Amino acid sequence: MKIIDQVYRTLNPETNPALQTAFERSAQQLPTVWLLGKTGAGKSSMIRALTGLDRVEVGSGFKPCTMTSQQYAYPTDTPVLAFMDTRGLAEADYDASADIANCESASHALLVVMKAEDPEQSQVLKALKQIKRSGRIRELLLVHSGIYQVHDELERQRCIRHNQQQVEEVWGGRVDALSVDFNAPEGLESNLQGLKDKLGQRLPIIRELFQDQGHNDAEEHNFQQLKSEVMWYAGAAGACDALPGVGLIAVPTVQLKMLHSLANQYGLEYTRRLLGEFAAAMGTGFGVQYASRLGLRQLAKFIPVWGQTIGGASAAVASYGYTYALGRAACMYFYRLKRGEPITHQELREHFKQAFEHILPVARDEKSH
Ligand SMILES: Nc1nc2c(ncn2[C@@H]2O[C@H](COP(=O)(O)OP(=O)(O)OP(=O)(O)O)[C@@H](O)[C@H]2O)c(=O)[nH]1
Ligand SMILES: [Mg+2]
Repeated sequence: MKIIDQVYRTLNPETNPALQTAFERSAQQLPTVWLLGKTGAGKSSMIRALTGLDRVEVGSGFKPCTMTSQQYAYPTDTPVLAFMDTRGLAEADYDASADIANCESASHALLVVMKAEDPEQSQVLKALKQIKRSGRIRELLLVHSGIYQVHDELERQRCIRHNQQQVEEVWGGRVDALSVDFNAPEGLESNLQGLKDKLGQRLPIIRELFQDQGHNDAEEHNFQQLKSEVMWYAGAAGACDALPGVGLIAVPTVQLKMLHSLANQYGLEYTRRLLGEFAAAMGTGFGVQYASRLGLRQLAKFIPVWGQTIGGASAAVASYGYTYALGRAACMYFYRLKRGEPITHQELREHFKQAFEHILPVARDEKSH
């Protein structure tokens, strides 16, 4: 396949400095879960419960945003989500402005965590007041934690109501809330699922990463392990399009780098031949996307089948979705190849299309900032 030869030669990730910029830009704009709460409120416990990681260090805090907050990337090597853990609230003068600014450049959710048994929340309320005044953070989710530490049911309800009222007074209106217990006693519900649901409504990527999507088979299960890496590449591809003049060559370069990495993880050697075979299996549209990026206009007369799906999405959203879908299809292809099971054009394209549609809400949420 001639196009592939040309693609392979032109797009050498190692010699493309724009790529570094794209990955950096993407890392600076990760969707962010901002956790605000007193020391001991359960912020670290929440990160641990969501990510399933044993250790609190969800990645090495890659970015000490401010004096009082720490940003954790998830997953460590290919981050697609950040947790911003606001510590040091008790220190006399916590100033939220830097943390507010940090959340502004990306999609985010603000979670206020309060232990039900602890009515003394003056520092948290003070910070909330400042956040409210800024007018920059619209949505808030209040998490009442450690609810079973208050044994008496009526007393528990009273404690939760008290903290709820304190927050609503400051916020000036109803605040969405839920009750959890990260160390729920035997037989009692932690309500982790409820937390994932509520968070997922605010940040679609949470649903993608932490919701059990009911894997039907071994292939899907395999992909699940690689999904966040594919999303990481998709994020970088989207970032390329947001950088003026970078997208044209950088997006396909990111995609090839992704294919290389995925192939290796399926135990396949990444060669020009493998790439060519994958491209052939994907069909005409795949090559055309690359060809037009590279300015091989004579080939642009073929219309990619999925061109219509993209519709009015912005270039960044389209690149995110296209890259994710390409990664999804490649995983399917590599899996079958490895097992010596053939796969048809139709199957592969169907997977591509489904993946593209599936990931659009995440792409939109991320790339609209
Ligand atoms: N029973 C119960 N204990 C909890 C809950 N959440 C946190 N804890 C306990 O409270 C203690 C503090 O929890 P962390 O998650 O470390 O609190 P944090 O908000 O991260 O505190 P800092 O890092 O100091 O700001 C730990 O011993 C947790 O096991 C909960 O929902 N139920
Ligand atoms: Mg902590």
